Amino acid sequence: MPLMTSKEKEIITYLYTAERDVREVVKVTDDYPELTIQEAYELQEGLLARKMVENRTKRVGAKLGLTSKAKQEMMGVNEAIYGELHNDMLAYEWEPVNRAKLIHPKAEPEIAFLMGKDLQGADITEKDVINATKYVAPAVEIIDSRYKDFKFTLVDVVADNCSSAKFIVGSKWISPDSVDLGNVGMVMTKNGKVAATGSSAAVLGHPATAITWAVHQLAARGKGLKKGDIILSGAMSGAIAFDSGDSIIAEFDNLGSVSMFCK
Ligand code: OOG
Ligand code: MG
Repeated sequence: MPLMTSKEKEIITYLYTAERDVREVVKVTDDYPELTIQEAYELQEGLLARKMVENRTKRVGAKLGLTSKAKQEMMGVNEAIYGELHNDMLAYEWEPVNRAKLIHPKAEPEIAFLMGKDLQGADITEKDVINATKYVAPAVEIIDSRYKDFKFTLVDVVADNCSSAKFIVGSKWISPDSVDLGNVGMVMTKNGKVAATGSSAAVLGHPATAITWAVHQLAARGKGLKKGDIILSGAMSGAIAFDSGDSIIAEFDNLGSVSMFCK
């Protein structure tokens, strides 16, 4: 990214330390209402670069957010967003998620795509996305906006790497051709009670459409998806808040299930 201004450095430090210190903060646009979406993506890039240096993290993939009308309405926005996944966000079914390291976590059911090829370009189609996908798997994303009460504008959430915190991918990986990805039903339970239901059709009509959108956005910034990347295609229902002692299971038609426990 181009040389950062002191304003950008200050905002990046603000968001970086909020996450590090597990502290919610007032949204950035309260102090900087003039920030544009373009600048928000530059801030996200700067924040991720800082994590790579200070926390020695590596990029392992990408995520989409606010891909469903329901989520856009919940957050009062009308556009999808994208962010990056780093290796320190990987969590596992067999390892409890540590509540003490999160501010106000929520769980989202998503379909994960594992890329078998690099994918870049403004002319990429849904078919190209499916062709480049080696496997799909059930996933739960744990989002943890650094902003007070999960309240933000599009600019704020993009700068905060789209609320990313952790994600868990189930152990059953299957070929994208073996399921109708545009119509996967899902039930998510919290402590055995149904907490959310949804369908992959809620993700911009089809998760591959959402990923295509992200590839086009990335192309405009000279970027793309890489072979081996894990892509979270966006929440299939509203996000469910959880706390210490809660267990969450998301079950997907034909894809199997994924679970997490919070200690
Ligand atoms: C933004 C992140 C949303 C999704 O899948 O829609 C997201 C938020 O709701 O805090 O990850
Ligand atoms: Mg998500």
